[in-house]
Amino acid sequence: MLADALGMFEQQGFVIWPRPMEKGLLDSLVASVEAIQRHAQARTLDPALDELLVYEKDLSASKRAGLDGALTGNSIFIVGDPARFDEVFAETLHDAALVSAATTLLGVDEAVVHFMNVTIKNPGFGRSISWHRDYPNGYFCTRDSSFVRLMICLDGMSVESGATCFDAGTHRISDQEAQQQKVSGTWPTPDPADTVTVQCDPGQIVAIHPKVLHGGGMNTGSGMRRNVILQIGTLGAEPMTHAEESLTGIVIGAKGCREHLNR
Ligand SMILES: O=C(O)CCC(=O)C(=O)O
Repeated sequence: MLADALGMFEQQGFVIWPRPMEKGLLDSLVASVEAIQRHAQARTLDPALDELLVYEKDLSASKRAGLDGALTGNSIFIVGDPARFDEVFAETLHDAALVSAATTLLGVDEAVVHFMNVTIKNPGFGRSISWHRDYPNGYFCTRDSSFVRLMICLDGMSVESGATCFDAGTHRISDQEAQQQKVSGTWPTPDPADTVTVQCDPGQIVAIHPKVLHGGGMNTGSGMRRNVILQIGTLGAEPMTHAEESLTGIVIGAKGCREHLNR
């Protein structure tokens, strides 16, 4: 089963991992994200934590069909470094499904966490995400593309809720080509006929190859679409851009989960 998933990932550049996250942990993550959202709406967050949030109202209206930011209240688009809010986010690094996805897809026994965030598409106006590749990126990126993004889909994803779309097979380019495309300004625009919208249930883990083109529409549905996103890479890969978050440098894998010795 894992070999099939690896094969699909190598062929398409994305895959829904065959094993979901453990249910008790999923429920705790949902409760924790809901608490962050409640505190943000009520403006009751510690200012140091509030700084880690990207609010929908502060972003361009064009990606939410022109809706005025004032009408989005204090709705969050991104929670940066969520482990600063609640230690439950660090527990995800012990989840068996997540560890097996990271190590199998990277082809290693141990892997290192780069960063984590929660990406939220609020019902009705949650913004669309333009087509892009994650390699290279300006936040945390190694010189080579030896990393993967794992999305733990807290609410699942549907077409209406703005599920992530992929242009299958577009990861099969060299790192140099991906870098040149980034420098030249825009990623190629996919032909809608070639794109795949990944729908899944709550708790499923969607793996994204760093060079596959992906994006996604607005959440036009009535429920939240929240994904915990983790970027995980191979040990020893040299960073090109390097953020320092709470979970950065933690090693997951065969020997469990431990602090990176070279941190
Ligand atoms: O939340 C999503 O749909 C995708 C997030 C994403 O594009 C990314 O992390 O690169």
